[in-house]
Amino acid sequence: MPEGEGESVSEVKILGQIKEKLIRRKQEWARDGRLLSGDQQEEDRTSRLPAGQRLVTDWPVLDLGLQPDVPLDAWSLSVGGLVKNPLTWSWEDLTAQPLFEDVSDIHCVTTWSRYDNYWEGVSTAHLLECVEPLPEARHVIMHSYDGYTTNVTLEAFSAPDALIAYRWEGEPITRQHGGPARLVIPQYYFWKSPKWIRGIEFSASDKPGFWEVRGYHNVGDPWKEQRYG
Ligand SMILES: Nc1nc2c(c(=O)[nH]1)N[C@H]1C(S)=C(S)[C@@H](COP(=O)(O)O)O[C@H]1N2
Ligand SMILES: [Mo]
Repeated sequence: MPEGEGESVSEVKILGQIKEKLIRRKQEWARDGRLLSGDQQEEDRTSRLPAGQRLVTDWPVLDLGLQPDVPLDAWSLSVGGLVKNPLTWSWEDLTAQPLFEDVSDIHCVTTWSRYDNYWEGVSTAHLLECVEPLPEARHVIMHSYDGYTTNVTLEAFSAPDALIAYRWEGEPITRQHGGPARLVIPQYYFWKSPKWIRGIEFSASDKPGFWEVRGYHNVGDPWKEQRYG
C-alpha cells in the first residue's frame, strides 16, 4: 500500500458566508446608539437583568456568518506574546488540564440574556499559571478560527469565572456555539467571549477587536450598559 493511503488527514473547513449586510447594520446601530435603554446612569445590581436586556430561555446563535468546522485532531490553541512560557495545546493537552466548572449568565449586546449556563473547561487562572505573563503584559487579544478577534484587559481575562469552555450543560459545545472550544468571560457582553478560539496573545498595548473597531465599547460591561463606545 502506498505511503499515506488510507490515512485521513483532517482539515479545518469554514462553512457559510460572511454576513456583510448584518455587520454593516450593527455598525450603524452602534454609531446611532440603538438599543440603549437610557435607564441606567450608574451601575445598578438590584436586578439580575442588566438595563435594556430581556430574558430568553433558548440560546440564539450569533456570529459573522462563517462557522469553522474544526476536527478535534486539527484543533490547537496557541498562547503567546508577552509570556514566559508560550504554549500550544492540542485537544488532548487541553482536556488533560484540571477541569473547571462554573455557572454564569449570558448578556448579549443585542439585548438577550440567558441565565444559569453550566460551563466546563479550563479556567483562565490555570492558563495564566501555565504561561506566566510578563510584567509588561496588560492586555489580552483573542483570535478565532473565523478571523474574529476581541480584546480585554489582563485583569478581566483573569476573572475567577472566566474559562476556555468545551462543554455546556454537560455536552460538548456545538459548532454553532463555538465548539470545539470558546472563551467565556461572563462579566462582559457576550461579544467578548470568542467562539472557535485558536490563539491568545498577551500584549503591552491594547488592540481593539472586530466589533470594537466597528463602534462597540472597548470594555463592554453590561452593568454599566457599555454597548457602544
Ligand atoms: N469567533 C467568533 N466569536 C464570537 C462571535 C463571532 O462572530 N465569531 N460573535 C460574538 C457575539 S456578537 C456573540 S453575541 C456571541 C454569540 O455566541 P452564541 O452564538 O454561542 O450565542 O459570540 C461572540 N463570539
Ligand atoms: Mo453579540
